Amino acid sequence: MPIDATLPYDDDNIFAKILRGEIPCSKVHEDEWAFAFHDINPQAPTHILVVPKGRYVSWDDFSARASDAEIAGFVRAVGRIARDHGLVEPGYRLLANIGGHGGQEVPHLHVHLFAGHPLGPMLT
Ligand code: IU
Repeated sequence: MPIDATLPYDDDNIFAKILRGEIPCSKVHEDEWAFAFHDINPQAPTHILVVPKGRYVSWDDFSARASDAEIAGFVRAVGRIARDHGLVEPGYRLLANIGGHGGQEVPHLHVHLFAGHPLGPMLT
């Protein structure tokens, strides 16, 4: 069920548990600012989720509260992961769902990285 992105951060959310190493995942990247793993239910041949290390519910929360260093570190990590996976050419797609109408299910900011075949037009 989609979340209410205005709620406070919940330390028991599944991605918080993955970040703390309490739940296993298929990790692809970790640095000071970001952690990335394969989506458990991939919607493309490559489907990676990139999450900030900090406690942010959504893109809205992150863009409002995170420091410039956190934002820069996270954005650079997303780009690096794509480059490290050889995705810049032929290309990839980034997506962040925010709140109920965005269809966000997990209340820790995550950016979806889709790649591996032509993705077609954006769905709205
Ligand atoms: P959304 O943007 O919040 O709708 O996406 C949540 C994603 O998290 C979705 O693609 C799930 O398949 C994925 N996911 C996961 O990778 N591992 C989990 O344990 C759970 C969800 I719960």
